[in-house]
Amino acid sequence: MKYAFPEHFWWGSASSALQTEGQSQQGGKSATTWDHWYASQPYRFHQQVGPQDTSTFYQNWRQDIALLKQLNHNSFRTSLSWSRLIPDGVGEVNPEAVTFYNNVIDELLAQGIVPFITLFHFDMPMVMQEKGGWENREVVEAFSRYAQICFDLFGDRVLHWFTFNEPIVPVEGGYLYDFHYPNVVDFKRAATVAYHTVLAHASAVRAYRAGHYLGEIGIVLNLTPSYPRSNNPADLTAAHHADLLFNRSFLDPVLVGEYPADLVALLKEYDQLPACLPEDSALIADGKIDLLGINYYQPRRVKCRDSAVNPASPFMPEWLFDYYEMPGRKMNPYRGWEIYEPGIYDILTNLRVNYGNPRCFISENGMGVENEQRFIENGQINDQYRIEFVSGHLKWLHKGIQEGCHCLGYHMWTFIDNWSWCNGYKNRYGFVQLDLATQTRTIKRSGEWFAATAAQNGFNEEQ
Ligand code: BGP
Repeated sequence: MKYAFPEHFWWGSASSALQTEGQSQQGGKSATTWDHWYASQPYRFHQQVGPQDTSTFYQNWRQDIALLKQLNHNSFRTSLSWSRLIPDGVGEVNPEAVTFYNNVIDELLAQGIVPFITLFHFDMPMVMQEKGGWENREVVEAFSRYAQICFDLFGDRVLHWFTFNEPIVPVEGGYLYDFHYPNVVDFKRAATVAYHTVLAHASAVRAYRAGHYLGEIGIVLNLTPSYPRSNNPADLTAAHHADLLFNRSFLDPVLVGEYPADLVALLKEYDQLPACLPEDSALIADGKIDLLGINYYQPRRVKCRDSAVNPASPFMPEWLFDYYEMPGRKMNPYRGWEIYEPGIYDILTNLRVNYGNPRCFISENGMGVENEQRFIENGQINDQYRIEFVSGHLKWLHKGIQEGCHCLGYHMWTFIDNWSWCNGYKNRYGFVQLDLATQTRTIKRSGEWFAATAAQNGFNEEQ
């Protein structure tokens, strides 16, 4: 069976500034929350590898772009670093950063690779965090100014912009579940952070529209379909609540221009609503996007709780549902994430049926595996499991497109093994193996498979 994709389909991969650049406090760059957290609690990071030890893109960008070309990428997403570009967050632009990003963008274009640029990928400048980060409404203005500066500097060549990557993750990690700085556990503060992120997104979209730049603007969301254990109404309600909190809290504002009424009612019921100003609804309505990036790694399976919550514990999403371990589920044991290929189709179908079939693409999908050296054959990692992972997802993506979903591309996480936040280099995701000691790059078998797939704009079952 041949899986052919539409003409001009985007084949590529995604990465982020902080996870690849290195030089995390050089080149005029200021510290992010990650540098700060690592300095105070290095033991929170796998093998104590911190954000300064990433895959050296700051030095090796030209060589890495040549590898992208070899992998037949026609597009590539990375992010700009706010703390590199505007080291004090609100003031002067760092000329060295402008040169670096101009070089990267120009080289991508010279190699025929369309740059997709994200403005914020989990890397809050520490100077802004000291002012309260996303909890402080003033940071919204500062972000919007940063966005405008990026549009002015690079908007003549960058035609695909994304305000945020997975904006719910800093909310969950930093304010609910203790896996990002500032390690707060407080739902109301989390809701405020999420709300201000939506306002920051909308302000940047407004600035983009007002500037009449050449391209389009969107956002990248990690959509995790909520599957109920059963059709029991209690399980269905649990799944609905999880969907409202983790998907629709960002999806509805950016596609519909407003929050779901159910979500507002739910937060009101538990007294967790953030402070709002009367002008906010018009701003949020202006934040509607042109293009949605979808990151999909795993589904969320839920059931209703069967025990009462401790009323003295902090209010958490899990007051409203419980996690369900479906018997027989296929797991990626290294990351602890379920692999469920039809999820990609369900996401696309939901967008087509319930959201007017927006222009979208898969902006991240991938599989992190530990100790891949054991798969080396003749000097190359033979990662057949990754080829199966990608082809398995592409088949369901293909079905979605056949049924009319407006999905324009598929980007893998990631191009080269990179630094994974608290997991350091534990799980490797790349099409390209990175030798940490020598920084040597070697294309894995999956990289060759992907290059062939991109070249043919599809693949055969037996390939
Ligand atoms: C996404 C992020 C990426 C990347 C990826 C893999 O959530 O956008 O930055 O890291 O997940 O996850 P992890 O690195 O946590 O294994």
